[in-house]
Amino acid sequence: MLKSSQHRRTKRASVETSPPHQRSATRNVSPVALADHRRPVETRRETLSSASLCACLLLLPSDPPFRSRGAHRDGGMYGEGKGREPSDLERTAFRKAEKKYKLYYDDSFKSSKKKKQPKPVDLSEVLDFKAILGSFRRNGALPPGVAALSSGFDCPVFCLDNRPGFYFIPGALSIEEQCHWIRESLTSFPQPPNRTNHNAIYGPIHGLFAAATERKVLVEEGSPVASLGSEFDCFESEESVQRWKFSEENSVPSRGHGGKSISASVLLRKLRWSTLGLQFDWSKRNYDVSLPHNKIPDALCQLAKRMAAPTMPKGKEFKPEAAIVNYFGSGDTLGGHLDDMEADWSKPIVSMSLGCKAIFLLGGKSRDDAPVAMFLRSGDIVLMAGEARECFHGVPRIFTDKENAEIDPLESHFWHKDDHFLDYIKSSRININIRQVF
Ligand SMILES: O=C(O)CCC(=O)C(=O)O
Repeated sequence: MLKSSQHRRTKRASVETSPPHQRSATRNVSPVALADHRRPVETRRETLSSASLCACLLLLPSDPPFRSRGAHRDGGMYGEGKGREPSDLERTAFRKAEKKYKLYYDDSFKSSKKKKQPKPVDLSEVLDFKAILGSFRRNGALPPGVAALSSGFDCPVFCLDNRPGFYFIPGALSIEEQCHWIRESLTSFPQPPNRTNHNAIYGPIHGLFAAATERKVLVEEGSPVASLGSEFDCFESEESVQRWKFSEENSVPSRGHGGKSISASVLLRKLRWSTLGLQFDWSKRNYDVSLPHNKIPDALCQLAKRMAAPTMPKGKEFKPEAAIVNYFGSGDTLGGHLDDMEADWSKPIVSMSLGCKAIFLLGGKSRDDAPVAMFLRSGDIVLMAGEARECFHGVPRIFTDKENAEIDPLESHFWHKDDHFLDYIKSSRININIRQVF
């Protein structure tokens, strides 16, 4: 198995703007991989130079290269689309699929005062495991290429004939469980010592969700923001730990009085990821057990172990050691990537979906392999283990419109008593993916 440490890394790895486990990748055939699998495998290599890193940091500090926010930001995610747009012929099959499903708005509404409308997209080829589960329960029927695992698991587990190691458990989480994990993802998971994309600029932030509901403002105290001239040394220094504090909105001095400020609700909307359990140290380019961290919460650990069971050999147990929580708003995408920072790829990544429906693309070992598109709904669980861990995957689309988001059960459950959670999740999706690191 090809390990990430065998690849040259760029300085990007020292900046905490990217989730630890994910890489955008260039095409690069690895002799090791060839020997292992007797076919070309695209391997992982960072593509950002430190110059582009600086630009990334200064212009869009919280964007990993494979994450894109906003409906029209497109090129540059994979090195494709830089400079001139590639023609359709030049695009990889994975990239074509991403473009097909990505949110674009109808230009005819641009100049009118009407609310902008998403361009219609053909969803006829998107695999729908909810429908598959329905017909499987009714009469045992399955579409070609889909199989049901006979694992003794308490709900049906589906797999794909041409993607060994990939498992889909539709509706695995009850509505209560979904609400619980949404609350946790917004309240306790982004709390220090867990890191988030905001650490790079503001240092550890305590109580972001509560501050957003109380309309607080994060204010820079004391000296103006230090220059970002040095790429790395400002992060998580004592200075940044102390510099930013939440204050009441009306106690913040008006513009022009020195300190900078940003509202907590804007920061909440800009929350892209948080990491639980073992944290990643970019300067050492690996999980660093000596970095302050809490264990994965026990309930999440138990859930992940239970869900991972269909992929584990008899008698062996999955050991959740780290998790990444991804937060998606309308127009956000997660570009095609591989997760390569864990030692043993036979162990699964347990990935749960919460909130608005999304499209997931599961490619092959090369970006030239046409990906399978499938819907991910709130409560679905995906497992990727073994060969499937070498498959490119990404999320080109989330649906935030009432008709397609499919969050009615969540809406009725959150109704009234949790209106802040409901407000958030109505236009968002959260993904929690859990890993065994060693
Ligand atoms: O959001 C998802 O469902 C996929 C997340 C993912 O691929 C990752 O974090 O590596």
